[in-house]
Amino acid sequence: MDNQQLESLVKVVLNELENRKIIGAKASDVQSAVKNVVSQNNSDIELNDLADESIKNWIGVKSPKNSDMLKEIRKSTEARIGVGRSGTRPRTLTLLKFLADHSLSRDTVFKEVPEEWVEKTGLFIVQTQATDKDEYLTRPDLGRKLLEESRKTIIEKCKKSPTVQIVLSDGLSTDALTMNFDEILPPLVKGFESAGINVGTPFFVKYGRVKVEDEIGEILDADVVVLLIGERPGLGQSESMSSYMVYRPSVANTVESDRTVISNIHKRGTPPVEASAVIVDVVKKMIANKASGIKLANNS
Ligand code: B12
Repeated sequence: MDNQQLESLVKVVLNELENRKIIGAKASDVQSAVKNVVSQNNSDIELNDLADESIKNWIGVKSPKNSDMLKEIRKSTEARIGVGRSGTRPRTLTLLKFLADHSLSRDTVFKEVPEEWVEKTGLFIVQTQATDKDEYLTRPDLGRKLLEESRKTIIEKCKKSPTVQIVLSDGLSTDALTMNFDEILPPLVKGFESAGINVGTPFFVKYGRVKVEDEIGEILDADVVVLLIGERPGLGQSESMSSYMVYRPSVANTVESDRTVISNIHKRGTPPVEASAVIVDVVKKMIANKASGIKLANNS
């Protein structure tokens, strides 16, 4: 495709997006609009999905000495290896894939968790003192404190003095929450119940930071708080969740080293179902040792 063709294609796509009023919509909507335009106007052009496995496993090295081995190594890691080069520069597909991964990461940080999605989960929503995403990102301190009305809602709706309180939050990745939810919350609750642990009422905190779990634990008089929160995305990995756990938290006295974290929870890292078993195990140790974080590591 030469530059002129490319420019005219971009124009038609933009018009199509205007017509459908889906600017600002999900990447999949945009992709379907692009495909539609391409099939109507340029049937000879094939547009690949840059998130597709075939692109992820693409080998850019021209004439490799051992292509089978290179393919195996390529498949074994998320790292950008075997991408080759064009002179001193990256190849076009490498650059496009990099840009696509970067935009996925940006998207997941900036997008909101859809309220309809939260409704479907049956969780109730509370909010930190960050009033919107922009403020959340620029004022981490506000993401660590609850709104006064949220404190009231939590007191009104939650079981008091649970052994374990589970909290979910968007944090720095909305996809982390929506993609892992089905495979983490139900097995986690079941795991605690079958271990005979009294579980509180799970809920969703919008615009949360890790420290918000201390205030929640204090309000509910929980022994352990388990916060499932979206991690800062990496390139090519935008749906990773962490579980930050703390024993008898308090706003004034809990420090970072009192927390235990299990990170990289997603389908290509520690799968959510497996992570829920690990979390139950860690929490049992916290309860038995009456400690978390460094104190727990030193005790057990
Ligand atoms: C950003 C980050 C940091 C930043 C946090 C700054 C900030 N205010 O945001 C800095 C550079 C300070 C940092 C330091 C450390 N980090 Co760090 N960090 C991350 C990262 C990249 C993202 C975390 C995130 O998205 N949190 C979610 C958001 C919403 O949380 P937040 O409220 O904004 O910020 C809090 C958390 O980030 C938390 N936090 C960050 N790192 C760690 C590590 C531990 C052990 C704990 C308990 C908490 C914690 O502290 C912040 C303040 O409360 C993760 C990688 C990942 N994939 O998750 C590693 C990661 C969590 N960090 C890790 C480690 C090892 C550390 C250090 C122990 C490194 C060191 N040897 O000093 C220290 C511990 C700091 C601490 N808080 O106790 C490991 C944890 C491994 C594990 N499973 O135990 C991770 C998974 C990276 C890795 N793959 O090795 N970290």
